[in-house]
Amino acid sequence: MKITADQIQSTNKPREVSHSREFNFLAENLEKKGLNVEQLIQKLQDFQIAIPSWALGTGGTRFGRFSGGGEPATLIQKIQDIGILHTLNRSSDSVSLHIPWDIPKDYDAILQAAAEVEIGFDAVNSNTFQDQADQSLSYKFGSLANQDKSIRELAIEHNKEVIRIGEKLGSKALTVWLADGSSFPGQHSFRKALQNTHECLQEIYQDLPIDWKMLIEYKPYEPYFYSTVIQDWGTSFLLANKLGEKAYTLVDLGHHLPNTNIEQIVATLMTEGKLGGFHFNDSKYGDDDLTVGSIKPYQLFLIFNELVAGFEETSNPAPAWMIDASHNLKDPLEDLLQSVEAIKLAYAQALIVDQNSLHAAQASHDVAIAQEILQDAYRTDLRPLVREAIRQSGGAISPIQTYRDLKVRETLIKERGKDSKASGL
Ligand code: PSV
Ligand code: MN
Ligand code: MN
Repeated sequence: MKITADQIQSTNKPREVSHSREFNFLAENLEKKGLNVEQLIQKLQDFQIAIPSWALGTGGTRFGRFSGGGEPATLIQKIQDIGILHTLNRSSDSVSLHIPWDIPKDYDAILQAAAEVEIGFDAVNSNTFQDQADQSLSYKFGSLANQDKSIRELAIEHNKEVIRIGEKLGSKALTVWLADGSSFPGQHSFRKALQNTHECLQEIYQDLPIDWKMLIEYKPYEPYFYSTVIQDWGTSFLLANKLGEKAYTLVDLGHHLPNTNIEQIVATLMTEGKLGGFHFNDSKYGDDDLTVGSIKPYQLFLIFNELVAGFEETSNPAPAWMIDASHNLKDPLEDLLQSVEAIKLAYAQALIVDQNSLHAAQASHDVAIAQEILQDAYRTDLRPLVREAIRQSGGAISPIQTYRDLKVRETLIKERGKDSKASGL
């Protein structure tokens, strides 16, 4: 299935009048506040968010998986699904591959499929949290942190192979998320596990091409429930600092204990120039992988407020942006459209924060006004601005409505079948 520009235009038609009215009203108010609407639109258009190859199928919990049908069964079909998203919202111009879930077999065919839908290749993700079918040694008790040297070597080799695969596709970063940890006190030595991890990461780091980054994720718990080797931003930051200038911390929103002040973590990392990447999702309890902005939209705004201020005031390089969410209820493509919209909305809200007035309020300890400034931006309905940015890029005024109008899922089910399932989590 391929959506044409004509189809986008014809589904936009009935929405144009009311969209223009809403947008013009908003634009006038923003200009009155001294904001440059054209520049805001440009920034929103430039903000592209990678889609992981594992988010295109219905996610599962260990209790079950309920596929809605028409899922992409091959990597090419996954790329085509991202093409559908990108045609609708012009906001996701790359895919992030998980190896070995999505090992390309025919590189030319993969590159061609991606080029056809204007998709590039974002960070590649290694996987040492599962044993593969033909694997001689097991990661049951860890990979890079394992006490057994031969298992550590296997995991190092895997990461190196992932880099080689990424190179052939034009990726520029390796994301390492390690499950390694322990479920019971005494199970392993914290110090040895961290030391092993550091030494192995060093070997992988040495193998990185010159213009690549290593992005190190952290996560407090799960799959192990007593300790995780890279449990928090501090541990990731420590490793990134020890490794060198190509290594960075990656913040995954779901990888924090409840009520953690993520915006402060973002500010600290940017001050140190070590925020390398971002995985967007939302959660109520833990790593729930829910739609971005569905549970804590104000927190998302506060995070973007730090990001926007950090872009201006620090020399942190542009981070890699990705959605990392996959749950078991909604149509994954609709879920991703909603996530992208929530990200762009939070970004837009942060872009209209009056940073100068905020700094002045902070300098004079005017706590109430500082809060007013943030809440005024957050409570401005900027959806027409986000829609206009997408519309001007050739996308749909309402991507999700166009998706429904064009019966995309129904067509995918017809083409691929009711039982077609995506590989991955
Ligand atoms: C597991 O928590 C996880 O969601 C991590 O966030 C990784 O980024 C992802 O899986 C893929 O390995
Ligand atoms: Mn993640
Ligand atoms: Mn996760």
